[in-house]
Amino acid sequence: MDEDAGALPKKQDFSEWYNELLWRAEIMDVRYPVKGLYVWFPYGFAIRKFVYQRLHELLDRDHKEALFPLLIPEQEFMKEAEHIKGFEDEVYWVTHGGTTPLDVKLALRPTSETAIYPMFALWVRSHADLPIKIYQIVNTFRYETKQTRPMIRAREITSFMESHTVHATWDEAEAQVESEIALTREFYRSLCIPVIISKRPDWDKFPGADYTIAVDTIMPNGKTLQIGTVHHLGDHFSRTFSIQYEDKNGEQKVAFQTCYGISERCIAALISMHGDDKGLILPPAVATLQTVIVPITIGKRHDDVMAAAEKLKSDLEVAGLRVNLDTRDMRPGAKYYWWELRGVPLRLELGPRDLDAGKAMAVKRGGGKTTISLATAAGDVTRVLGEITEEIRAKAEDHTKSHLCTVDSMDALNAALNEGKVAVVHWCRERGCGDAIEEKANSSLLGTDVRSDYIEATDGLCIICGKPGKATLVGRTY
Ligand code: 5CA
Ligand code: ZN
Repeated sequence: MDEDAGALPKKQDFSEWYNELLWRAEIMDVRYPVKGLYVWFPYGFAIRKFVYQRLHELLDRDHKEALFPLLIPEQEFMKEAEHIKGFEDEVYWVTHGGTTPLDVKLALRPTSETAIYPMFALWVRSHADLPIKIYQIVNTFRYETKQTRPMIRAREITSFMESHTVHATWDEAEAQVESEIALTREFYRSLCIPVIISKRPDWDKFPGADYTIAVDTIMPNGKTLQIGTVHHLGDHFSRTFSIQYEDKNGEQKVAFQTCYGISERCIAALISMHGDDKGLILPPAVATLQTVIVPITIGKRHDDVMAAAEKLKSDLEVAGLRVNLDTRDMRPGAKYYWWELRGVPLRLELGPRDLDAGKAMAVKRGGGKTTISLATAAGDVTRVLGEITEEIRAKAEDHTKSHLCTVDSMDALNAALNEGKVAVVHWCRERGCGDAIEEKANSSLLGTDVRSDYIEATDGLCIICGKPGKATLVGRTY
């Protein structure tokens, strides 16, 4: 892309920065002629590949991957009353096969409970069949009416990871919820994305769930983004879909379930959290390229430098690192700009003088220079990449800490939100007080039971009615 396109001021207008970066760094093309549907450019899709590889790795420890159909017959979709209510305005329907009207309308899955659970009813017979823990990574469709944004609010969610589990008891399902939360934390730790976990208020839980635990992150503009949700489904769906098992005493029992979802919002968060005025910054674990070598070849040392650069590349590759040797016929400065925009965490510059000294200059994408020794390149680069990961994580954690506060009055809440912060307040859990907080502060009650490494959440008196209340996270959300 154009070298003279100029800096991308992130602080000034985050939303504009995000859109411009998706275009310049070739992540997504938003020009597809259907609103809310976006095209992954190859570079964006390569980032997705590494991020989702990590997600697969974590899930495969304890889940099995499966694949269910995209189309759901109307009668299955319409079985669970709360679920229908929650999704009816968002479902796309397939009504024709060619020119023939279908006998049974088919829903494009907005999520797959009603595709999967009729099959679970067939799969589960006895206690020996339990637990079942499956996941799939698929596209889902939601006719979103709030403003659509690439990866953040799409009408085709292209990268929807949904896990569905079945258990003998409510308690086992609860333990599974905790294990999915732990998995999510570990996933986001690899992406260096700080998260805050809380229990959504009852009116905001997943349609058909006993309770919903949400994972939020604080975006650069102070708005929160829900980047994952884990739902305890109790026996709502298993009763509706007759997911039953024979226990050890030969009695028929209704099963208990959980489901859990993560979408390409994880990549929206990755890009937003770490990027800067020069473009993307990718943590080494998920960077498409972890290091790029830029040879500085002047005059007659050209061949020496190129040979050393090739050797360096192969040493790093043998150690399992993702490396590019940029031999394009461009000025070094233009190459620097190119790779900075694309977020490569480490650049190695190798010129004649470096070669003579047995070294290469190592420039960290997030700032800072050091040198590595050509003799021990793989070890040195691995160490520097480790430092980079810690630096990226620390910066994101600082951002998160500095955007969190505790307040004890509506005025203070409004002031905090207006400064782009997310606040912990105390709330008595009465709907009326909850509505008052949301309305008066033009905000959302994100949840109670706050779990975060970045702020302490202790009980106190409700900021509306003064009765004993619980620590509750309040923010302005996407
Ligand atoms: N069946 C459950 C768990 S799989 C479910 O659908 N939960 S959900 O509705 O909360 O969606 C899971 C996650 O997908 C959300 O936490 C959110 O991070 C993400 N998500 C939801 N809607 C969209 C959308 N329109 N675009 C991108 N991501 C979305
Ligand atoms: Zn109250």
